[in-house]
Amino acid sequence: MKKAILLVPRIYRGYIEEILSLATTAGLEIVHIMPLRSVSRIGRGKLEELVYLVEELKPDIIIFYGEPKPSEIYKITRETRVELWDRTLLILEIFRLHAGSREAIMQIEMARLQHLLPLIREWIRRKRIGELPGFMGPGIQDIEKYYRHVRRRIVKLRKELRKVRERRRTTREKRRYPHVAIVGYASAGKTSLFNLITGESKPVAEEFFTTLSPKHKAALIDSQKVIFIDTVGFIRDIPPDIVEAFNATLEETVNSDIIIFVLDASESKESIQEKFEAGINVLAKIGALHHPIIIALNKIDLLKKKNIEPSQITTLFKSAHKDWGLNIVGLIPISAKTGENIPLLLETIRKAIKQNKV
Ligand SMILES: Nc1nc2c(ncn2[C@@H]2O[C@H](COP(=O)(O)OP(=O)(O)O)[C@@H](O)[C@H]2O)c(=O)[nH]1
Ligand SMILES: [Mg+2]
Repeated sequence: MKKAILLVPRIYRGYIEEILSLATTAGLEIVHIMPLRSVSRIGRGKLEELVYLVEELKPDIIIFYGEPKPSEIYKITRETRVELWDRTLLILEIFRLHAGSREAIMQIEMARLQHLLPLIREWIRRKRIGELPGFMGPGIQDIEKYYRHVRRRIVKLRKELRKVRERRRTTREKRRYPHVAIVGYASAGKTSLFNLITGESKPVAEEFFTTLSPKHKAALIDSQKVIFIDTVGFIRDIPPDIVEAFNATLEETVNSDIIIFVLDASESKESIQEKFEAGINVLAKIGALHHPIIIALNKIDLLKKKNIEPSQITTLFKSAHKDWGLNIVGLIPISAKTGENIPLLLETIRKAIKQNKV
């Protein structure tokens, strides 16, 4: 795992746990969290502190969980000499690790390059005025060459994407096994559930030309082979310039036969409800609203500790069928940690597969 220092602006302070979960999903280990006031800038004192921390902790990456301007990124990189990702780059890395199709992979690369363009322009500007010292490596010609390369690559990707989309419209690939997509917000327990269900089974990446991602694994339910997908899940406030990449990454959810929506039942009722509704809105937007949905209320082991009955949470979803026009085929309190009710969840999946003849 790569080590990272995390800079968190004040407006995101209430979401630390979610951000940490995103970082883990991106393959990062957070070795220090530094609060910031602004979403786009770091104060002089904080920057000095950061330089000191970098020397101490030797991180591979600094995450600025906000929207720093190119000049700000330049400044921090110059002082710390450590690669910096803003919020967009962190989220794109998560997309990349979950991308399940060639289209998604290209879309994500394009979004990343487009996001980097202003930063490269800033480098060039600084280099021209002689501000960039030797340690930033390449000379001005090299940076300009790189800039042109990136722009050409973007044009090429755009062309290829158009072709891939055409092809997809004409040939929808046939699949031998039902697909179950696991969705939910960060830290709900998607990966834990995915790992528990698929156990030691081999990833199916080699078996299917469509699945390039190790987030697809097969499991046997009653001798029926089922493909489970640990999806990228939902992320709040996706930056507008990467929404298209996000939708492409969620394509595997649209193409799935059944959706398991994992919610953290140990959160407040308000938070559970808010996340459920926001998630349903995303499903509606990508055209997956009428899929058979199983709501998995995860972490009930924590509820027991707080003496809360799962039924107090399940009542929140009593009228979800009606309110949202959903096809809810199960509402199951589970624990991906203790394994409680997992057999019931699998049985529900089996029934849904049979009923929907997927
Ligand atoms: N107590 C408890 N913790 C859980 C359960 N499921 C997941 N977790 C924890 O919740 C955190 C986030 O889980 P993870 O599977 O990474 O969530 P994801 O972001 O949705 O993939 C981890 O620390 C898990 O160990 C559960 O059923 N009970
Ligand atoms: Mg996960």
